Amino acid sequence: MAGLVQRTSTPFCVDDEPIQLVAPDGAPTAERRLRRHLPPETLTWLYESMVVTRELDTEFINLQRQGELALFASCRGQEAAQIGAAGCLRKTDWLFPQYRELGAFLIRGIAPAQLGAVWRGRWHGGLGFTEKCVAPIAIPIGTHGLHGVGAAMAAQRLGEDSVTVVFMGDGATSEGDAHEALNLASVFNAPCVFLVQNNQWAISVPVAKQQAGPTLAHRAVGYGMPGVRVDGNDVLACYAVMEDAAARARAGGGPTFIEAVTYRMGPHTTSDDPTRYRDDAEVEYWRTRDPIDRFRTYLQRAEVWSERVEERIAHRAQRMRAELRDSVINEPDIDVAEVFDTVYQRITPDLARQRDDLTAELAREA
Ligand SMILES: Cc1ncc(C[n+]2csc(CCOP(=O)(O)OP(=O)(O)O)c2C)c(N)n1
Ligand SMILES: [Mg+2]
Repeated sequence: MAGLVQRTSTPFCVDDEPIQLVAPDGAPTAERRLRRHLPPETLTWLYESMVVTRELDTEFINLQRQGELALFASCRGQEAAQIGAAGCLRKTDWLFPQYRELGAFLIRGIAPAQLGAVWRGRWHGGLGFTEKCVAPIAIPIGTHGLHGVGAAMAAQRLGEDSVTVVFMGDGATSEGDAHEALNLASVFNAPCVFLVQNNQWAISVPVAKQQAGPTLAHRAVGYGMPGVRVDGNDVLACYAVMEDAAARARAGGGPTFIEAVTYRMGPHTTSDDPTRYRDDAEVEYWRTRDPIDRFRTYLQRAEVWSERVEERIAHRAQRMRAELRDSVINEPDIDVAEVFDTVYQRITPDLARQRDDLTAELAREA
């Protein structure tokens, strides 16, 4: 009978306390193991990326409120999780986002105008992402986990040393697809990291309703992979934890489940009114843990921050906001026929027929 038991125990246990390198008051913590000695340029770049993300986020909301975008899902409050996690990766590592990952998109060099095209609902919204090793956003919750694991397994079989990062929300972890993705990644030792941004809410459902276990990261134990909890509002901790997990995956060590504990400061999307289901006091509590304020204080203490740097960043952010606005309002749509050309390497006869039908229909309507 002993032969029937393939694995008797898992070497992984999960620490409830999130890893933190910078305390909410901006002071360095006593955590030593993951401390990096990042050069001032990298620290400034992380800060700048978070500030620019927030400024653009605000512009996206303004544009939606003014009727220029169909919808927008703000990442306000989650900048550290996204910038930290994406900031330590190689450009050849693949990102599989959900839909709230503005910070990660910007780090990857996806232009704000490209994201404007997505949220405006233009024909070409989402084109150009894969050129940057970023999958298109996935509105159906959890589905992209499987795509991410598949991509990781492909890289493994091709002998490439790239890593795939799947961004998921706390709510997404309750989906069947997420279970399949986590299980598959683990069984096949895929070079994949799951970054679960636990922003406490899945629309109006609190995270307490997503699982009965101690934390989301504890799920990792059942899959036989390390589960790590990190303070998702601490950019340095998110950077270090992802860097470790990516290195492990790259070296053939298999997947990691990271739970970044953070907070969605705004509504679920511009269509939502969170005052109907959550307390102002909760939002206020998280405001005191703001990732950008915290990191600015840390940089001030480290004498990396200066008024001059802040001004330069503010100017750049203003310019990018203006460019985004201009592109959303004034950029013409591409020829719709081009959409069909991008589905496969070579267009299939079926798609060619659909393209011709649509082109003819649009010509009749014109
Ligand atoms: C399969 C599926 N079911 C339901 C929805 C509706 N829906 C859209 S977003 C969302 C909540 C997702 O929450 P979470 O994964 O925590 O991500 P967050 O929005 O908080 O970033 C739901 C249920 C959907 N898009 N897809
Ligand atoms: Mg959520």
